Amino acid sequence: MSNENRKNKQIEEFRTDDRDKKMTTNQGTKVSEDEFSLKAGERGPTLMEDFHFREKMTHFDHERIPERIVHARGFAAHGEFQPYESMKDYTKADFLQDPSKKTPVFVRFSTVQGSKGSAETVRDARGFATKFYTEEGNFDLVGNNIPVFFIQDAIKFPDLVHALKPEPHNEMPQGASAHDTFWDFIANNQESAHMVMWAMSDRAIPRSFRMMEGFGVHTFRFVNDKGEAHFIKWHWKPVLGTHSLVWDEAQKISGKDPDFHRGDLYDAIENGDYPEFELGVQIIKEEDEFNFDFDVLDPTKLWPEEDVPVKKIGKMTLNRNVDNVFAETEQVAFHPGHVVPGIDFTNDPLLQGRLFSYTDTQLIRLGGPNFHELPINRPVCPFHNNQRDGYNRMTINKGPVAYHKNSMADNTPATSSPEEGGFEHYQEKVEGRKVRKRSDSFKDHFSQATLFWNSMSDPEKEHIKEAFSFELGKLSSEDIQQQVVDMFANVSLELAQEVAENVGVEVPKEGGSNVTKASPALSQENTNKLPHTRKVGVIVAEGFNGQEVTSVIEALKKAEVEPEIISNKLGTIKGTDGEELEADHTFLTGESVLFDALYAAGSKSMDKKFQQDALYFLKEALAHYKPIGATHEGVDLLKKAGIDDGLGVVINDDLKSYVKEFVAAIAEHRHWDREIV
Ligand code: HDE
Repeated sequence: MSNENRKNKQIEEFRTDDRDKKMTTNQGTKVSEDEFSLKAGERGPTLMEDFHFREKMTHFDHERIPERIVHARGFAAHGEFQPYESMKDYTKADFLQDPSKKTPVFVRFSTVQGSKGSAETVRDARGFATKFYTEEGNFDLVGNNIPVFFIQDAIKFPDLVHALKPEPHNEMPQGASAHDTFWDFIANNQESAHMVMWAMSDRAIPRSFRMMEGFGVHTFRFVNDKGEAHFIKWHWKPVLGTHSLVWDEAQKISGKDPDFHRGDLYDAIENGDYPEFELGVQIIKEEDEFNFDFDVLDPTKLWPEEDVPVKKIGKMTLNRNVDNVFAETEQVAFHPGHVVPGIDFTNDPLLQGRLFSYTDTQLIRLGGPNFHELPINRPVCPFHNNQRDGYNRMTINKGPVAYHKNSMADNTPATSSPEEGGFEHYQEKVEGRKVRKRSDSFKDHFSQATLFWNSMSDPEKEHIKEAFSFELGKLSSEDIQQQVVDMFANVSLELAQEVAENVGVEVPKEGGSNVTKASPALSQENTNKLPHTRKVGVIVAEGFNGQEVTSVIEALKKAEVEPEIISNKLGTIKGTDGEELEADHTFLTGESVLFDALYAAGSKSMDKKFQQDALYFLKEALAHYKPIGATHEGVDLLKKAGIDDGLGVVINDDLKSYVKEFVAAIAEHRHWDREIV
């Protein structure tokens, strides 16, 4: 949706919402004047008794709440989840029993490092937190778009975050890990190696929230109605496939459209292109716990999908935007400890610490213990207990009894047995000495980092080398650069050597890994490739080839690609045969980086300035490996810039096969082969 359409739609919604309502104070008194405060005389001082002014200003003064310490910048949507089949054999979770049952969900996507107003396309992990409003209570799957984490024990989280956030003496840089303290932490906490490989890969610059995988990271448990447990890992697989931006493009979008990801999600939902994600689980039997070359409790390890397949168990569809970002997206309170019967924890020491942290953070952020009463956090099933009072209590509890056990209220609310749906913790046997130690089984920090590296395609490897070279290139400490290069020589000597060359530190001579295994599922080369909802910028000038251009646009729409018109001015652009197109963007308001592909239509009457602007767009798209299409005058334009067909550049006079070829090139996402030429 163009900005203009978005604006009009919002104005329309706003009008219908507030129509026929009179303005009142919060106490319900009708307001007679909202522009002028109460004064003693027209030019006199404002009076204290102006309760309307004081209420309005006080409320405004208190409008902000503390932003999340991490994941502050987020955007969310509502939707529903439906299982494919009953998971009864593995879990008794009610929402996973019946394929006809739909469960409402609320999903918040986020970046980690930046503050609430930061740009969205920075290099960072993305949060992918889902609240399932099940009939047995809320289940929160609070995951990321990367399947492993930087650290193995929760006690190190404050250190990690202090190192990652802007440096405290000058509060720079915003939304970026390319600074000394972050890399100092990495080099001195080497369990981070695997996650850093992901963070330096294309995964950390997603094209869209709709095109990211999600992972629960930790090992959880499914427990069935017989009390039998299985270890599981959660996955979200986007139906549109997993796709990324390129780094140069991501940085430019940060300036041109800092709201790029939220705009993309919002527009997709408004247009009825509902984002879909399949829920998957990897399942390991309890008796196989020790049959792997990693510890299933170690959150820096993934389970290669080729060894433990992902079973797709249902689909989530996001189909409704929020009505109010503060009330919903900002006030939503996720917590990995919000589970329902049939889902349980493991002793992953990172997970165990999270189980404490999330409620604690909501207490300060949402101002007290009653945040579960906010509309977005309320379970859809009834909830009753003896908790009372506290800041912002909304429930009006009746009667004198607020304790258990009691006789005055017949011992209600009563507890439930497991058969009646009461949550029973999995009775895992635990025994051990009290120690502060890393288990020996948690000490291999590099094998899976190399597994990830081995699994990358050549262009993906190039991007990782460039990302390391960028990040380390921004450091002021040569010592840290050297430490990092030496650390990653344990992952790949080739990677470390090239990065060392690029940043001008001593090139490591020894290192490398004897891990040769690869997991093809980790490469984005092997993801779903579809043209749907891709944005194509159509460059047209006054006097464009009427029939040809409009029929290409229609054919693109049929293929569910989204063409948007770019010209040198807004308003109506006339074609040769009386056809008219409305420009959505100009060369000033649009930008090459904001499109997935460009179609150069042009016209016979393009002036020099038009040609210059159009070529700037086209060359940038070319440099970002994007598909480019052209017909007639557009082809001449491309030729002027020395752009020939092939490798995602589609030039064809036969309109039918042209559109087919162009759509196929769009589905491919990027044409990395250009890089190798
Ligand atoms: Fe979080 N994390 N985290 N985290 N996390 C928060 O909770 C924390 C971790 C994740 O959209 C905070 O409400 C600790 C892993 C997401 O509202 C806080 C540790 C994963 C979100 C917190 C971790 C996540 C958060 C800040 C290490 C992926 C945003 C605000 C033990 C599986 C949720 C808040 C949203 C948010 C603590 C590590 C995901 C401070 C202590 C691993 C998606 O409670």
